Amino acid sequence: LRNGCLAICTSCNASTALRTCLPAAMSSFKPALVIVDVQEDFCPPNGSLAVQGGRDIVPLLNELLDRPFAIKVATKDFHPQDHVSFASNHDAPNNKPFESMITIANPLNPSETQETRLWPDHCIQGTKGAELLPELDVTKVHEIVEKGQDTRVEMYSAFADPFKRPCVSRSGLAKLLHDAEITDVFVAGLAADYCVRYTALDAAKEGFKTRVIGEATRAVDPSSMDAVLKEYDEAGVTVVEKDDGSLSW
Ligand code: VGL
Ligand code: ZN
Repeated sequence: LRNGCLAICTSCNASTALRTCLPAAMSSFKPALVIVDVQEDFCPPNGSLAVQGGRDIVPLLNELLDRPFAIKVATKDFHPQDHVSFASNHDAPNNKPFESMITIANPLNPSETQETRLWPDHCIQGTKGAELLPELDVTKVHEIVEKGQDTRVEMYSAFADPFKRPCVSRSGLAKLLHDAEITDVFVAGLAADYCVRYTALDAAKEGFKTRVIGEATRAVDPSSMDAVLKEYDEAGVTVVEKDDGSLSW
C-alpha cells in the first residue's frame, strides 16, 4: 500500500519509509566491489611488507568475485623504485621502515604538507612483489586500477592521493564508478588500516554507500583498528560480514 513516500510493509505491517522497506532490487541499488592491493608484497611468505594472514582472505575474495556486483575492480599499489614512501630513499637516522615519519609536500603547493610513514621497498612496478596473488580469480575482475605511481606523494586511497591536485591526483576510479551509476561500494583487501581504510573513506566522500567487508581484510597493525572503526563511524562507512545479510541480494 503506497501513501506518498510511505508504505505498509506486508511482513511486519509497520508503516515505513520506502527506502528501508523495499527490497534492494526494487530501489536504486547498483553495487561495486573494490578489492584493494592483494599483491605479493603485502602477503606471506615472501612479501616485503607482508600483512599477517594476508593470503588467507583470497578464498573469500574469490567467493565475492562470484557475486553479481555490477563492477568488480582490483587495485594495485604500483610504485617507482625512487618512491618517497620507501625508507631506503631517505637518510639516517629518520629512515626506519614501519617507524619513521616524514613530511611530504604537495608538489603544486609546497606549503601544503602531510606526515607519512616510511615502508620497506614494496610493489615496485615490474617486480614479482607488485603482482596480484595468482590464486585471486582475476578473470572475474573488470578493471585493474594502479596507484602510487607519483614518486613524490604517498597514495593509500585507490581514488586519489591526499593532495587532490587537479588532473594528476586521481586514479579514474571515481569516474568509472559514477559513469556506471554505481550506488554502493563494497571494499575488501589489504591493508585494513592503510589502503582499504583510505579507499573506503574516499568512496564515502564520493557519495557511495560504503561498506567494508571485515572478514575479507587484514591489518598491518591490528591494534589500530579501533581508531579506524571510529573514523568509519563518523564517515558513515559500515563494516559488514559475509553472513550477516549485507551481501544477500
Ligand atoms: C599499503 C602501506 C604502503 C596498503 C600500501 O596497500 O595498505 N600500505 N603502501
Ligand atoms: Zn605503497
